[in-house]
Amino acid sequence: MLRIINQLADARVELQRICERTHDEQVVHKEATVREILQTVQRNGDEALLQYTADFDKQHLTVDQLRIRGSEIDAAYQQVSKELIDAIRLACRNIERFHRKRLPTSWVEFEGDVVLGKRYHPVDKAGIYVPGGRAAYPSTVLMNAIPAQVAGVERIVMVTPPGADGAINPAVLVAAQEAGVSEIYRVGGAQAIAALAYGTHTIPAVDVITGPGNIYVTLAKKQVFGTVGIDSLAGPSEVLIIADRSADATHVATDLLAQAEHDPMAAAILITPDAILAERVAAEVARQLEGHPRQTLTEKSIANYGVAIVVDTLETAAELSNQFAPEHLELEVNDPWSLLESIRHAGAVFLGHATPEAVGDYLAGPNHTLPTSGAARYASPLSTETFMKHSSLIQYSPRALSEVSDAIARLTEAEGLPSHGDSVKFRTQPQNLPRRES
Ligand code: HSO
Ligand code: ZN
Repeated sequence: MLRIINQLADARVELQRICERTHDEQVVHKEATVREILQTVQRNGDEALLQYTADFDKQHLTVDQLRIRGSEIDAAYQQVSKELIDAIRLACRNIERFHRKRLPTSWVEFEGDVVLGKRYHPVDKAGIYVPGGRAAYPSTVLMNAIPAQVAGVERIVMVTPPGADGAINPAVLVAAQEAGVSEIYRVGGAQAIAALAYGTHTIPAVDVITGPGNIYVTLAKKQVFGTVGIDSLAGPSEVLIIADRSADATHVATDLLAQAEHDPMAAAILITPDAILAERVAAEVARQLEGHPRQTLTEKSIANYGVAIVVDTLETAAELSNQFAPEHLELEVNDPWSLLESIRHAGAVFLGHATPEAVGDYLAGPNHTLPTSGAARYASPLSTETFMKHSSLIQYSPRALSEVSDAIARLTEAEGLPSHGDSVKFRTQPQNLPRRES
């Protein structure tokens, strides 16, 4: 049942509780387990991968079964419908077009005798984690691999755990092929993250690891950060919907359920100045849950982290939303672009009545890997920049160096670093070079 909250103070407490829902005391214990897995893979390489795959995934593989063969990918194309392949290709085109826009480009600027600039390069190798089981999403493959491809990454390495029959979801394989993944390995969990970070005989060490996963995968990414770069630490998914009386209760309810059905920890929040809409949405959520194919899981997230908050104005709704900094924000209001003016923190904003989050989850073009758990206060969606880095460029002429030499001298004195000072002085005042004993 979707709870309804009418008091602002209660709403703030509830939003805080939902935002902090992943703070789990068992994490400390899991961190130790993950550390051991990382160390074992670092020590024993492929052998450790096969052992963990037998223990956790119940699949007894040989080393040469780790890498997915071309024949398996060809077979996957026979297993999925032509319509699904077309849909994957449409999504690919839109995602690629969006990520090509504003691709970071190198620049140099001349300011008198000074040249400054930034020079962008992709990383050499990227690793993409794709979850298995219930969360084996082809869309996740596209949203991670295409930005890497557009960034110019030469080698895109994907890892994903084997299913109950040892195989990989064929739609995931087709998506990987369409998105330009270079190689795919049948391994998941913290052990797969270890392989990507440290490399094994079979799996190359990469420079950046992206992609969502369960708590073990997330903790592994956290622990290998520093050895490699990572995109972000993904928490469970969230949607916050701001709706006014122009919204359709059935649509709002469906959008809440579309988030709740992901995960029992997913959060689905409605904020509205219309108390009647809140009642209708709650009733509609209950109705749509009846006989829902993922009813038990979805009911759990609605019961734990689903809420409808009734506020006085849309401005208050925007303020609460900024406090929560949602991963997905839907503005189901009469004038979404004017409400957008008040929104500062959100991973992705879906404007208007015809823009359900699902359009962005799959194929609008923007990335669906977004900051969760309040991280939208300081973080951004996954993008080509996740797979790029830049070098700063600096060139001074002798004259430009003379002009700043006094300032540098003062700073080097203040920091007590005489060779720093000399490195400028010996160039600008060569008469002051130290006398050499002959
Ligand atoms: N809403 C998810 C993405 C997704 N939805 C994949 C469906 N498939 C997290 O942004
Ligand atoms: Zn989704």
